[in-house]
Amino acid sequence: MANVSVIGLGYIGLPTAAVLGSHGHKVFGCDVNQNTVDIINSGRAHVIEPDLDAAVESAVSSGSFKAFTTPQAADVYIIVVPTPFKGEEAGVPQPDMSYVESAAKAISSLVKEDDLVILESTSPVGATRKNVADIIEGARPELKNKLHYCYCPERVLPGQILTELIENDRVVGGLTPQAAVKAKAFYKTFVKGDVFETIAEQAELVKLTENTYRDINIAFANELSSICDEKNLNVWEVIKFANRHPRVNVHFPGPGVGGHCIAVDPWFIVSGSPEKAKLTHLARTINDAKPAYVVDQILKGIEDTATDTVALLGMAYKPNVDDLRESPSVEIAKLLKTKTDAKILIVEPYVDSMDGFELADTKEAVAQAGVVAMLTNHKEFLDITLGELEGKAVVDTRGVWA
Ligand code: SAJ
Repeated sequence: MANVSVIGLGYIGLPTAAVLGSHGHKVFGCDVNQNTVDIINSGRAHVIEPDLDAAVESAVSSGSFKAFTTPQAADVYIIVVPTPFKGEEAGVPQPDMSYVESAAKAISSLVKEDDLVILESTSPVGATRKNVADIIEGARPELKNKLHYCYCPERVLPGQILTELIENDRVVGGLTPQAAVKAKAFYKTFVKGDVFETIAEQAELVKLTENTYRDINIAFANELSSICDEKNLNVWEVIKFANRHPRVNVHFPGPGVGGHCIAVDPWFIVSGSPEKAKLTHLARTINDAKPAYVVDQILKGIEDTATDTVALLGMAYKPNVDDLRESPSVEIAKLLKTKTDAKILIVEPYVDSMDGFELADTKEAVAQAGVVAMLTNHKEFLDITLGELEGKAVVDTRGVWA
């Protein structure tokens, strides 16, 4: 078992730290936010995820996990910080690797010979070498070729993080074969799934491939849905029956693609290979255009029914979670507000308030509105009956009433 320093205690770093703590490691977490550190050290989680509070409480109270605002010395370092965008080049969002580089700089004064340094943040191809190893070796030239660098993407689904951290297969990509072997042995201390060794650049592209596969497939479903609208066909039935073919798995249309991953990661492929990544680029464009398409459908509903009230059901980026970040539903609400004087009733059972909008109860909103748009198919909405929708214009982006 090892001393492990986890840099970044967000949606992935915190559960990872708690799981490592419960598997015999001594974990030093680090986050730049003092408030986050205080909450964690009081035995609670600052992000909402099933069972995470209990896991943090158990790891902190047993003494196996403590949080700090600066990185602590250890034998294994895991960098799990955000990799957002930093503006566009030729219309393509570019990855901002500054948090990764700051983390690498911060640990460069702590590392010693034979330590394992792992990057888990979603990153463009080449980041483990360029944004981590080169930075550390630049600061500590005497440690060149004496540390083990590895890229190991996280691939857990929000809502199931604690289970998937342990059950899912992992891919570890080393800058050297020895680094991959060492990283595999480390992950096997808590991962029940298989752990596969490869080179760092391939592991980086594996992560981007997973989310891009999903984005392209959803773009196809969104394209199919507008083709079906044009031809007055039922896209949900088309997909359901096509998927009865043993080798077909069409994903589902929706109001657009949200969250921090699927709508972001494909751009890391496009920015690295702008000439080659044509399909990836187009899929992003199709999915990003979907909220405006839904707004047009709602505006048509307002016109057709001559109503002065619209109900928007669900603001989270996907069902049964409270996460409104990068949510197409929120984009739809904001855009709609600029285009209509109709009253917009927002129904979102998973949050208490939303800036600039009135939150309403499901049944009341549906009863009052002339247009009802199903944006996020939370389980709380599934008992709305067709009778309650009679005489209204319905924009069903999730196929709940199809
Ligand atoms: N969506 C559709 N149609 C579909 C499936 C999803 O419109 O058929 C939309 C959802 O409504 C949502 C968005 O896509 O707005 C993304 O949701 P998701 O549940 O597909 O994925 P995330 O973003 O919550 O988590 C993904 C996962 N990646 C894959 O399934 C390949 C997760 O395993 C990754 O760890 C995570 O991204 C990440 O951190 O990269």
